[in-house]
Amino acid sequence: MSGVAGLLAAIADVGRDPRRGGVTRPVFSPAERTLREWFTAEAAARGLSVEPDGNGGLWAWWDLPPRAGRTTAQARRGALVTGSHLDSVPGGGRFDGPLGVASALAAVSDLQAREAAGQLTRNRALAILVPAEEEGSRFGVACLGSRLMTGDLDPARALALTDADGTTFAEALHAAGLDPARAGRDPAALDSIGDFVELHVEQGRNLAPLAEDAAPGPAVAVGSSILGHGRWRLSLHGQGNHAGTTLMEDRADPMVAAAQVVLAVRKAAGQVPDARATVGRLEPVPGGTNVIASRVDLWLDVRHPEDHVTAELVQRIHGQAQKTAAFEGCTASLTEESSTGTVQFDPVLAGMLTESLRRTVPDAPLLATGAGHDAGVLARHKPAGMLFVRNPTGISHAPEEHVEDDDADTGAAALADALADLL
Ligand code: HGY
Ligand code: MN
Ligand code: MN
Repeated sequence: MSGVAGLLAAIADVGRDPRRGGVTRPVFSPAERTLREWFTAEAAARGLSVEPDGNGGLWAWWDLPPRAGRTTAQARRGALVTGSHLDSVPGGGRFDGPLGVASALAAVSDLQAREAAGQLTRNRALAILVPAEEEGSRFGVACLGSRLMTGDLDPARALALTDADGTTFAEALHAAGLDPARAGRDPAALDSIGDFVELHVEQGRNLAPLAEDAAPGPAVAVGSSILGHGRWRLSLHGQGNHAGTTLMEDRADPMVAAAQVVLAVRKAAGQVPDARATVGRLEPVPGGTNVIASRVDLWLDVRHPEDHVTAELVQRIHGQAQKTAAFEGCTASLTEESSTGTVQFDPVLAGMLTESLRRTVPDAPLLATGAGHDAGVLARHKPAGMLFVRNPTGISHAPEEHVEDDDADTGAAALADALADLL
């Protein structure tokens, strides 16, 4: 079994979710903490020094050789940083996040062999970064750890975020042995990032074969941009009541309003070219079979290349929800939970990644991805870039997400080449 596939095989069953299928690995859950232990052991086996940051992230450092008059912190400034996340969506695929981490580990082994053979001289340190809560599946804000590090998210707000059980992010940090008081903008960490390169499974059909018998296209692509995206909570308030004693004409049922809102979301997005809008999560309160809900919370995930179009679409959906709610004797309220504008990756870095990649994958394309990534958050502060590895199913955030062993190795080798050029 190949390097990357072998690394991933060791964690394939961590967080396996028999009810949903796939894996469920929320940040700081037992499953994700097992992945953190796996990463720490694999990094240590490569002689890397693993250190947590104040925002739940892990850094595995391949430091430069010590030099008189230079501290480790000084040697780490402007380092080359790679990596990805370990947390997953509920019932997610096994590659979204861990492929980037495993590929970074495999690339470091490759680079260390090159250095031992005298084929690589390093002018800067290298680190593998595993940011916390990229999916926002437990605390609701995507890229929570990287947004905190860059100062894009207020630590007071982040620490007060709660999960489904009411546990705050501060409590989760504390339970993981971290000091919540350290959460927030991390100048030293930012200072240590010269360039950030994230390898990730391609989450759409851009690299998947178009037909069964189609010639396999390039296995790896370079990221050019990330589609702007956000998530909003829409709460529909009605009157909780008894399912048996409440006549149909006497009801203010937020579930009926919610059902119409879900259809309206699809219709509104369908009328805007390139827009995507999803309701993937809907929670009636109290949620009893024989109970008319008093409230229904549903979450909107809305994306579009132009940020003002995303905002307009959300407002349109909100207006329609208010009308629908009123018709059902209910009310509707909208709360933004997180939003990230469309980001273009650093063109110079993208150019270097393309030049490096095309030495081995001549027809490697540039790919505008519709999925969010920590690289997209960092790209607003530091030169950041991405490599995407073919997913033949073109499906992600679902158990069918897949990467062939050979493609995984091609991706890791491409990452090693790119890192070697950048080192
Ligand atoms: O939602 C996203 O686009 C990413 O997978 N977090
Ligand atoms: Mn994801
Ligand atoms: Mn991801």
